[in-house]
Amino acid sequence: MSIIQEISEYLQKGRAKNVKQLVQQALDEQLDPKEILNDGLLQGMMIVGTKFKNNEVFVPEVLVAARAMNAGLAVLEPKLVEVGNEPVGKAVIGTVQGDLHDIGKNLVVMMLKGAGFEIYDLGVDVAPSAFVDKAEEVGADIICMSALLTTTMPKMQDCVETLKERNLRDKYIVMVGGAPVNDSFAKQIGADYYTPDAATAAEVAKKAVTEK
Ligand code: B1M
Repeated sequence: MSIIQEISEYLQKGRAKNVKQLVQQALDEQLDPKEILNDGLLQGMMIVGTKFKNNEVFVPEVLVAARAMNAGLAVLEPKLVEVGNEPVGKAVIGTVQGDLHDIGKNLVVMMLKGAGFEIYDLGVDVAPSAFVDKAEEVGADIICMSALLTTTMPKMQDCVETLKERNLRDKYIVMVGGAPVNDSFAKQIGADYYTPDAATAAEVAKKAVTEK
């Protein structure tokens, strides 16, 4: 079994310590960090996701797999994030209220850092007004919201509405993403951008802020 396959296997078993060790070993062996991420960590999490959907595994197993994922990501982060010299802008980011999924959001954070953004990460379960308050406090350029549940997606719209109520809508770029989100939803709620993955999020955010 290749080391990449081993990373995927251990992630599925929720063995954070092994995942951490193997990711470090893969980096020491000069494997491509993107391959480690896509074919090892994300591949493992995708299998867990499918099993979860089919009721073959349950929340506790998913939770330990997520911990193992985050442990692997922490080792990988310095390699994924090659920060440019010029600060590009300030980004406020979080997972919306009622939603505790943070793996995708953490990946977006890494890629935004890599693109040169100063990041204000509000974590998970972030109220619509908290995004706006933080953006005002730090003089942000862009507000980035992640949602993984169909039930929490409407909170993105609440944030856009809060911006409108405070006459701040034109002051900030609003980007949304997460597995159940798509372009037409973004348009419908009045967000500026939907992006499907972390790398695209960083690319689009950089372009949008530079052109603002
Ligand atoms: Co949850 N969960 N979960 N879960 N979970 C999903 C999302 C689900 C699809 C599983 C399923 O049924 N197939 C389902 C949602 C169904 C729906 O609403 N349509 C689900 C459910 C139902 C639940 C609970 C309700 C289960 C329960 O309690 N009965 C519960 C809700 C808790 C809550 O949030 N209030 C719950 C709990 C959990 C755990 C806590 C156990 C754990 C999260 C741990 C953590 O994040 N720290 C968890 C996990 C891990 C998952 C799955 C298996 C994996 C999610 C993940 O991390 N994917 C997920 C199944 C799946 O997605 N296949 C599932 C990897 C990650 C890299 O992808 O987050 O999509 P993703 O991010 C991508 C893109 O979406 C994008 O970039 C990333 C890739 O580069 N992206 C952005 C994300 N945010 C972006 C923002 C952007 C741009 C791009 O701009 C701002």
